[in-house]
Amino acid sequence: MAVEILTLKPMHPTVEAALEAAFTLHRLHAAPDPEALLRAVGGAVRGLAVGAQVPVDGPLMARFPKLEIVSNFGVGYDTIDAAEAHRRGVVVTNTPDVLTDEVADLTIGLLLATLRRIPQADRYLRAGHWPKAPFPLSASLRGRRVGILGLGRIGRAIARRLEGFGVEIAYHGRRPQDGVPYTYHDSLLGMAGAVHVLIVVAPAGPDTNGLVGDAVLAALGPEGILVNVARGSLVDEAALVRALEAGTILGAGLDVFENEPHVPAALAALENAVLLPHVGSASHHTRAAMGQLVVDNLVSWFEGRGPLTPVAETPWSPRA
Ligand code: 8YV
Repeated sequence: MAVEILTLKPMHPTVEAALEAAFTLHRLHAAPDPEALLRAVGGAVRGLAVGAQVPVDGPLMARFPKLEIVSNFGVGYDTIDAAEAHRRGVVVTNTPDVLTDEVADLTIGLLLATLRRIPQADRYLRAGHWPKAPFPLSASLRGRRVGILGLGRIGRAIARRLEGFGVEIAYHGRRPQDGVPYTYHDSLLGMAGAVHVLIVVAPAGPDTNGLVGDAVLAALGPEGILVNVARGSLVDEAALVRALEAGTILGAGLDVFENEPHVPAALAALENAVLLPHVGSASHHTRAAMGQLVVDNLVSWFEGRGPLTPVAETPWSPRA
C-alpha cells in the first residue's frame, strides 16, 4: 500500500516488519535529521504507529495535515491528546483485551510478592543468610479485603482471579457497575479505609493525577498494601515514599512510576517496596498480540473497514 505511515520511536521488530510490508514506513527515530524527515514527509503521512514514549499532542498532529489515524501500542493512551485528535477528525486506536489476562496475572504476582516478600526472600537466600537464621515471617493475604480502583477490563480480570483466593473484593470507580458481585464504594477514601489492599488499575488523565496521596495512604493504614499497575501519575510518589518510610502503610508493589524509566533513589532504597520495570504486559506472547493489533487497526482503516479498537474519545461508526 502506498499509504505513508510514521513511527516516532522503535517498535517491536515484528510490528515494524508488518508495517513495512503493508505500508510505506518512515522511522523518525532512525532519521539522521528528524526535523528534515518531518519536513519531507509530514505532508504525506496519514497514519502514526506509536508507543507511550512520545506525547502525541496538537502541535505534533499539526505537522501531519493528512493524518487520519494514530495507532497506539498499549491500552493506556494518556500520552495521546485524544480529544484534540477527535477535533482534528483523527481516529485513535489502542490495544485492549489482548493484554488483559497478562496484566491481571502480573498484578496477582506483584501482590503476592509484596505481601509475602518474595524478592526479599530470594535476596536473603542468595546473600547466604539462611543458614544463620530463617527468613522473617511475612504478612498474609488471609482474611484481607482487597479494593480495586478502576473496575475496567483489567480490574475485572484481577477481581476474577482474586475470587479464587477467597478474599472479599471491593471497588471504586465513577459509578457502580451492573451485575458485579463486589462491594461498591463511591469514594476512594472510603474504600481505602475499608480494605487492606488497594490495587490501582484506573486509566490516567487530568482527573486522576495524584489520586492516591497522603489521605488515601493514611486511610489504608499500617497493615495496608498498595499495588499500582496503571500509571505512576495516579499515585503521589513523594507521599508514598513518606508513607513507606514512616510505616503509615506496610508495603507497596509498583509496576509503574511517575517519571519512567527513572525511579527515585528513596523508593529504590525501601525494603518494603517491590519494584518492577513496567512489565505488566511484557511477555513475548502478549507483546506480539499487541503489535499485531497496532498493525491490524491501520490495515483495517486504510482498507476502508474502519478502526478495530477506537478509543472512547474518537468513536467511529461505519457510514450508511
Ligand atoms: C505497555 C501499558 O507496557 O498497555 C499499556 O497501557 O502500560 C503496557 O502494556 C506500554 O503501553 C508499552 O508502551
